[in-house]
Amino acid sequence: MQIDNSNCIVMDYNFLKINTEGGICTLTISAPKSLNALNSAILKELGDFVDHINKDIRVLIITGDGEKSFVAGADISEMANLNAAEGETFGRLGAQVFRKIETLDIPVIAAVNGFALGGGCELAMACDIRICSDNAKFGQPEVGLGIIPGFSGTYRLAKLVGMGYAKEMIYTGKAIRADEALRIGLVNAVYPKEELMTAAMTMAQKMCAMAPIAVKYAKQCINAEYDLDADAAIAFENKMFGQCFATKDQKEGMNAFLNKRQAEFRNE
Ligand code: CO8
Repeated sequence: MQIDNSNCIVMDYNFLKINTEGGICTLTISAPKSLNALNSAILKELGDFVDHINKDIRVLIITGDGEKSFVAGADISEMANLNAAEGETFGRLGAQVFRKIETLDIPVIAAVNGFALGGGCELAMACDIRICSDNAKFGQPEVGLGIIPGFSGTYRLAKLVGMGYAKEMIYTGKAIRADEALRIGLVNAVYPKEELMTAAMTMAQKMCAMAPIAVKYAKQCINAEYDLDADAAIAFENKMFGQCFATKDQKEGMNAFLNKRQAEFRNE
């Protein structure tokens, strides 16, 4: 255990650097010798981090260590000699950790600072929002290694960019540049690399100023409704909309508006 700079107790990790400031946690994946490739030790640390995330954190930003790479994929040296059962187990570990990230109660921003290949692209896609530096490259090169995107990439890429482009990326294994990722909607914005983290913080600060329970419910609605039919989705949203009125923050937000003052949300 260690204390970070906002007095939060955090677990001591070998491959994760954690910095928390004003409710915004920046998680940096750090295995620079392999361009932050994800081995099972890193995946377990990521899962543990998400399981124990401090309740005061309002937004999580995930990035990669160094100038060159967000995450260059799953660790090929660890996968090279796996048999079918072991491959399935390794894939399940990554998929479960990414699903935990996707279903966290707070917004997660991927600040993609370079290569986001294979499992790296899949990690970014498990986040709510992706922004990237102008040197970023995205791709699913797995079929060139004799495997498929196994950390839920076949599922999420098609959802994000449409089936046609997802199939082209996955069948060809081609990497695309930041401007192309922006064009197809894989990222929300591209920044010069020295401005990326400031842009991520600015976006996170805007989210932090909002009512946290409302942000959480909005995330739950958007995630759940995507896989529901229209009637079920609208009914789910209606239920969650009603729940907002059971919060003190709804009273505070509307009272502040009516009295022309800044709302002070308490996550209640
Ligand atoms: N795994 C392990 N090591 C890696 C990886 C990786 N994914 N990527 C880079 N490295 C290592 C390199 O081996 C090299 O190590 P060393 O210095 O010991 O030789 C070091 O990082 C630096 O890499 P390069 O010298 O290659 O750097 P370059 O700038 O020349 O190239 C690239 C950078 C283009 C990123 C290149 O390293 C590359 O192509 N890497 C592999 C990218 C890739 O194929 N990623 C997909 C991996 S498969 C995957 O993610 C599957 C996810 C689903 C798993 C399902 C489980 C069953």
